[in-house]
Amino acid sequence: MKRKLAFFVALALCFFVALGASAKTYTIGFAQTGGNEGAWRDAETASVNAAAADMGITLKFVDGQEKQENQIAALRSFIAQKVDGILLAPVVATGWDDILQECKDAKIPVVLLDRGIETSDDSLYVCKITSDFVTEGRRVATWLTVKMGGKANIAELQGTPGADPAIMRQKGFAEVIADFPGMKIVKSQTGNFNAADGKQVMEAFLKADKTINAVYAHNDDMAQGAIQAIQEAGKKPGKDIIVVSIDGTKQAFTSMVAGTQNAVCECNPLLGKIGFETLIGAINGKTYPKWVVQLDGLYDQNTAKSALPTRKY
Ligand code: GYE
Repeated sequence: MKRKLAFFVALALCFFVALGASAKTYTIGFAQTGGNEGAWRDAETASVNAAAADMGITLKFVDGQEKQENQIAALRSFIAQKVDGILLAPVVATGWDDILQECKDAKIPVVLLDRGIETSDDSLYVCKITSDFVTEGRRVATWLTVKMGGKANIAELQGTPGADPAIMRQKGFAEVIADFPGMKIVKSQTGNFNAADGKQVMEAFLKADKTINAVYAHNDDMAQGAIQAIQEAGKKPGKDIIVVSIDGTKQAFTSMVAGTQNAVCECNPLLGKIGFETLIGAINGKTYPKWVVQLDGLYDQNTAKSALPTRKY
């Protein structure tokens, strides 16, 4: 009889302990790059908000307005509020060591979301959860080289200066076309990852160089701006000037179906759930590889129509 009683007491204890662990409400700070980057960034923020609601997380959200100093101030505020963990989408790749040391000293784990950083001390963050931007650049360059038969005068619309994806997408693309002398980047400038700047820069490119017959935009929003600029210049995007970009937002698929864009390499923004799961794991002592890489697919006009209905962002 006694053994049976002991068994049921132990079982009840396990139940209440389990209930306690799962019932903990985590308070997590998220310092988003923010600003007016566009569709991809909005999709990521929506994903983080939805995951916080689903997982019962108290989310402290700060829109960094695309300024590193705002994100640093946000992290300092999260430390003061004694949050359990921090998600950071670092607007630029450098200048994070001091604030991340403050987070480490406060024993608050930090997970980098969608962008990496340059640091000599990778113990300052749990891991980065990002796509492989160099590979994205290489894949788009390979597709374009085949499409153009190895000969094109390319206008490149770069992402935000100093941002990890901008640096790496430029690197990957350049590595591939280096092997094809006919593939020339004749114009390259930042469009700051947004449609308005992308359009303005593309207008100037088209006025300056009539030989441009391809556009490589580091994200879809700038590609949308370039498409408008090409049309307003009286040319046909997708035909007179081949348009390729990275992100895989719905607008890119709609443009490929319409024939105004030719190809896109996706870059998954739906990182809310994996971001929180990783952070909560780290809070509870789990370790992770320094890079939790997200896999991407490449789509073109042959595959866009069938893919569009199921696109999630
Ligand atoms: O490609 C772009 C956004 O950091 C991977 O930032 C992200 C990039 C994305 O502005 O649309």
